[in-house]
Amino acid sequence: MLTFYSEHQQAHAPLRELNNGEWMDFAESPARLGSILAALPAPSPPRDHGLEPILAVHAGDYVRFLRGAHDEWLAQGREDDAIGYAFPVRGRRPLKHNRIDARLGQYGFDAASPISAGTWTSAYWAAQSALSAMGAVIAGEARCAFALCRPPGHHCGRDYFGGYCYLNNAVIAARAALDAGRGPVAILDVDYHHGNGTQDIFYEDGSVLFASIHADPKSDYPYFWGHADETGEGEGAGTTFNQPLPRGTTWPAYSAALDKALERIARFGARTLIVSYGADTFESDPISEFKLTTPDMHRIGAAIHSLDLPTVTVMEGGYRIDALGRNVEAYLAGLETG
Ligand code: OKP
Ligand code: ZN
Repeated sequence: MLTFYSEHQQAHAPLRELNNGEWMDFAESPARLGSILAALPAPSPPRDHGLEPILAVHAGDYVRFLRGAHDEWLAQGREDDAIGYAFPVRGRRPLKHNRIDARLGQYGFDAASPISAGTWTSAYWAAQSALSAMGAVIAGEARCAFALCRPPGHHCGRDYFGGYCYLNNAVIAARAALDAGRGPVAILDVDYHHGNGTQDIFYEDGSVLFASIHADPKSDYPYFWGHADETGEGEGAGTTFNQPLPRGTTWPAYSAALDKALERIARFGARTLIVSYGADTFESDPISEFKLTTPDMHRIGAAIHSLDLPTVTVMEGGYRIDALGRNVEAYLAGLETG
């Protein structure tokens, strides 16, 4: 499978995150890339598409914040990673703040997403990998392509970061497909966690179907989004399709949900498919509670293959590092050959 990846994506290296009230080592570590790279043929470096396709999705003030946040942090005499601790309730007054702690709250929504010195560089090149994969599919160089994105993207929205995500790689690729006249676009999100940022960006947009299978937000992050009654609004009414599943889910229930999602995508008439793929549905993922196996990852890919659509897969989560490469390889093999 044609794969895009830049070494700049290693630069993002936060030390720790706040999880369940305690500091833990940052789970979304650069070592994830090593595991995946060891399992795949050599990737291609992405082409640099510049900032324009990123700014087609993300707000200018947010992108400026992200680029400068770590320098602002250092300028306050702080060390290590920039991390917020106070978050406004959305929809309140749009205040202009100077203090970095207020700005981290303004643009972030959790304490699991520190900004390190290399965060902007890695997020930028992950987005370029997604754009290059979509570019190859649009140009007809490949029917399917894989963007080995890191950091992931599906939790961040037009003007906010969170959930280890800073730029929404899937949405940036979707926007590029729409702009190239390859719509309607469907985004299938099979990461363990609900892709709240992706959902948010297209919630009132009927040109993109967002279908997600994830842990029930009643028990799992991101808690506030991903419930089955979120189905889209306005022009996007009916084009968001959430299937929350309980902790402990194994292949039979997962497979039934996947079939329903694929059926919706076919009925929608999608001409381009983007898969937000997370391997954190794996049985021994350290932060997740589904029970899928490595052969199940192949089955997920094979089921998606049956849609027979031009497909870009962007990497999202997956934290069991010693099994990560094998799981990604199994998924991609299923996707490629059925
Ligand atoms: C990113 B991706 C659970 C804490 C969750 C953030 C998880 C972000 C997942 N106790 N912390 O969707 O894999
Ligand atoms: Zn996840």
